[in-house]
Amino acid sequence: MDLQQVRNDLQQRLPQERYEHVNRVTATAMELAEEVGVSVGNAEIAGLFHDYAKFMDKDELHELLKQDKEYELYSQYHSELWHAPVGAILAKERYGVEDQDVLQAIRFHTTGRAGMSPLEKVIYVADLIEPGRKFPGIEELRNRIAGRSLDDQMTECIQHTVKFLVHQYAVIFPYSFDCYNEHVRRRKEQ
Ligand code: DGI
Ligand code: FE
Ligand code: FE
Repeated sequence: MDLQQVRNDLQQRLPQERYEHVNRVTATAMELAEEVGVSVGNAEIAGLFHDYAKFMDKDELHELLKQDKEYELYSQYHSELWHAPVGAILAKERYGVEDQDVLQAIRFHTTGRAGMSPLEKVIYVADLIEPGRKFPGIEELRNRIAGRSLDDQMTECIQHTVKFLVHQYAVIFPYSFDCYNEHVRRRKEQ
């Protein structure tokens, strides 16, 4: 796959700020992948595609989502979540990405899930903590995860997201809870 072509396509599709976020997520994911022994090449591809569908309009996302095996589930939740499965659909369709782990990393980058692979966790964590992210508590989160195992980093990140969503009274996708429960349970068993 011609990654330069993917980058050009992303630059056309996304506003500049979002394109820069994608580049920072990709660089962060590649560094983390190297540290934890995950394929750096897969981290690059998943990082580049993770927000590929982020700026499609809701109707277009909905139309593409109909191809998804979990359409019934996703369609009951906020449209903000749809860019993740649709990104995986388009990476496969338009760029021939076939690696299931890469596709799952794109697919679950917003919600997480129980049973995430190391690559999925790398993308999830990188998306949340890339150096351009600004939200209350980001510095504390970065400090808490520094030097920790990938599972501990993922635990902190999913806890942060669930806490944030609860605070907003957001309706939370069940996989996010599954992910949170699995990680908290693992920690208690340690
Ligand atoms: O695409 P990004 O902005 O880089 O980040 P993202 O894909 O992780 O999250 C996109 C948005 O989705 C973010 O504002 C938080 C929101 N979100 C994540 N999980 C849930 C959610 N919103 C709802 N309503 N429910 C969720 O479970
Ligand atoms: Fe996203
Ligand atoms: Fe993102």
